[in-house]
This record gives sequence, C-alpha cells and structure tokens, in this order.
Amino acid sequence: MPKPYWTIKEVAQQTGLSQQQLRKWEERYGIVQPQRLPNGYRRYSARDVRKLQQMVQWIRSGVHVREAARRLNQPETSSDTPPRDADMVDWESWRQSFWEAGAAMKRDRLEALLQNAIHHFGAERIITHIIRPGLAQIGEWWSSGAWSPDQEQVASEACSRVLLDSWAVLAPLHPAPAALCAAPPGDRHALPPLLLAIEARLRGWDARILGPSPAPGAILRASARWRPVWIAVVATASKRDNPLLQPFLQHEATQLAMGTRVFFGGLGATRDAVPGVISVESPSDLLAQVGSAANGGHGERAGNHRAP
Ligand code: B12
Repeated sequence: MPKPYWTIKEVAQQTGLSQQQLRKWEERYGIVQPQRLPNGYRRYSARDVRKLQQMVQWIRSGVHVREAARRLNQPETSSDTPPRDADMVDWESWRQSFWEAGAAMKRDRLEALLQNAIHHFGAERIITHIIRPGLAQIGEWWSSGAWSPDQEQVASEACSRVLLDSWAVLAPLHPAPAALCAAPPGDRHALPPLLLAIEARLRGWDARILGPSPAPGAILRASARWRPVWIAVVATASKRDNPLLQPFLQHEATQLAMGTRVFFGGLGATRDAVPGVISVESPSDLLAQVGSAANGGHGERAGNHRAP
C-alpha cells in the first residue's frame, strides 16, 4: 500500500530542502498546507511532496522561487495539454535563462530547463520560442567571437539530447507513413533535421532521422529501407564549408527524387535547381506542403509519390 503521509523530516530528505525552508515556504508562498496532527506535527500528503519536488525542479532550472510558487498555485493542467495561456508566456525570460546556462556551460541546468519547458508547453512551442531563436542568436554570438566554440557546443549538445528524447517519445503508436529528415553528407548540423522530424511527428508522420554528416549513399539506402513518402534534406553548412554538398545534389539527390518526393532547404541550401528536387524556404513551408500524415501527405500542393 502506498505510504499515506510523510513527516517534515522525510519530506526534507526527499526534496533536498531543509525543514526550516519547508516551514518558510509554507508561510510565505502557501504552496502546500500540510495537515496538522493533534501534537502540532505536520503531515504531508503524496500530492504535497510532488508539488514540492516540482518546485525544486523549476528552481534548479533557473525559475525564480516566487514564479515557481505562482505556477504551482495555478489550477492544475495536464502535462499533455499545454496551458491555454501559453502564448502569454514570457519567452524572452526563458531564452535569457537558456543563454545564461549556455554561456556558463552548465549542461545539466540547460537540459533541465529545456525538459521542463517541453513538459509544460509542449515540444512545438519550445522549438518555436526557445530553440530556433535561441540557437540562431548563439550562431551570431559564435560568429562575432562573443561565444566560444565550446559554449556553442555545450548549448547545442544539450538541445540535441533533450530533443532526441522528445523525438523518441513521439514515435507513432500505430503504423504511420514514413518520412526521412537528414542533413546532406558532410554537414554536421544534425539539429535542424531533428527539429523538423519532431514537428513532422507531431503531425502524425513516422519521421526518421540520420545522424550528423551521413556517409555518401546513406540517404539512398535509408530511403530504400524505410520507403518514406517524402524526404527532407536540410543543408545548414554552405557549399564552401561542405565540399560534399555539390556532389550529393548532382548524383544522390537526383536519384532519390526519381523514387519519392524530395525537399531541399536550409541556411546552406544552394539556389541552383536540382532536377526533381523541390526547394523550400523554411520548415513551415515544407510542413505546409506535406500536411499531416492523416491526409496522406496532401498538403497545399498535390503530387505525392511513394517510393518504389
Ligand atoms: C549548433 C551549430 C553547430 C554545431 C551543430 C551541432 C548539431 N548537432 O547540429 C556544430 C558545432 C557541429 C557546427 C559546426 C559548424 N558550423 Co554551425 N551552427 C550551429 C548553430 C548555432 C545552430 C544550428 C541549428 O541547430 N540551428 C537550428 C535553427 C536555428 O535553425 P532552423 O530553424 O532549423 O533552420 C533555419 C534555416 O535553416 C531556415 N531554413 C530555410 N529553409 C529551410 C528548409 C528546411 C527544410 C528547414 C528545416 C530549415 C530551413 O529556417 C530556419 C530559420 O530559423 C548555427 C546558427 C544558426 N543560425 O542556425 C550555426 C551555423 C549554422 N554554423 C555555421 C558554421 C559556419 C559552421 C561551421 C562551418 C564552422 C566551422 N568552420 O567549423 C561548421 C560546419 C561544418 C560542417 N561541414 O558541417 C554558420 C553557417 C553559415 C552559413 N550557412 O553560411 C552558422 C549560421 C553560424 C553563423 N551565424 O555563422 N555548428
């Protein structure tokens, strides 16, 4: 049988807070109001303990104690239905905390912050409001020398780890049409195709990914194996920084496009037309074109081909 209640000493052990702090929070923020035994001792319920643990988690990820208490005192929302007022969230503060933890190279804090944000607001909002603008700014700081390559690396690795978990959690529960998101050979930017794959999974696609810089021929082989309804090749490094991009476009991409719908875009994408390959301006442009898996991939434009 689950334990019905906990003493203040046990709660202190479970949360890492001191008994004095627990009493102070109760008085100051009223987050939990434990029952009192006749002798005045506090009796905490499982729900009280969960609330305190959540509070500690938020604070560790950089949320101010007052803000954490305010959130806990709000009516409870289920974790898979993001709060209605998510559009009123102070995203700038979240981005600031993300940059601060990245600048200080605090991996654990970065991951906790992102996991927390995903838990509360859902992956799509976090990608739109924290990760894309957050990383784009980091790229600017890196190129101006304000951030070191190590700082950039730590921040992007924390994003990769948390996002890979999100992507895995979003695996379709029932068979769904496959899609493939990949960087071209020679391009180490695996995050942009991963972000796209998450957004596609949220639209019902069984979006698969390949790691950074896939070997020449790897996308063709993955396509033969998974038979994706569409493939997105996201080039982030420019052709100057990626000598494998041009040969890929000339040979592999053209071959891929003979069997399935191939999209090509990203910061490093060349504007030269590649036979059969569809150029896209942005992730949302692509997502609008493929629509949701439930529509069988019929987005704004028709012309959907299946792999042979
Ligand atoms: C993290 C990072 C890295 C990491 C990547 C780690 C990983 N696992 O992905 C590492 C350290 C490996 C790295 C390496 C390099 N990087 Co880097 N990197 C970044 C950074 C900071 C974030 C990348 C990212 O994840 N972006 C995710 C978000 C922000 O992008 P996105 O929203 O998905 O996509 C945008 C566009 O691509 C565009 N888009 C347009 N059309 C389409 C179509 C589709 C389908 C999609 C999905 C997107 C899209 O839409 C979005 C607009 O917000 C960017 C900064 C930036 N602005 O992106 C630099 C950046 C991409 N890197 C850059 C450079 C120069 C490099 C290096 C060449 C540096 C070097 N000299 O070694 C190498 C690349 C070597 C190689 N051959 O691959 C430049 C690229 C400039 C360019 N294209 O001309 C950038 C822009 C930094 C800068 N401001 O100068 N990098």
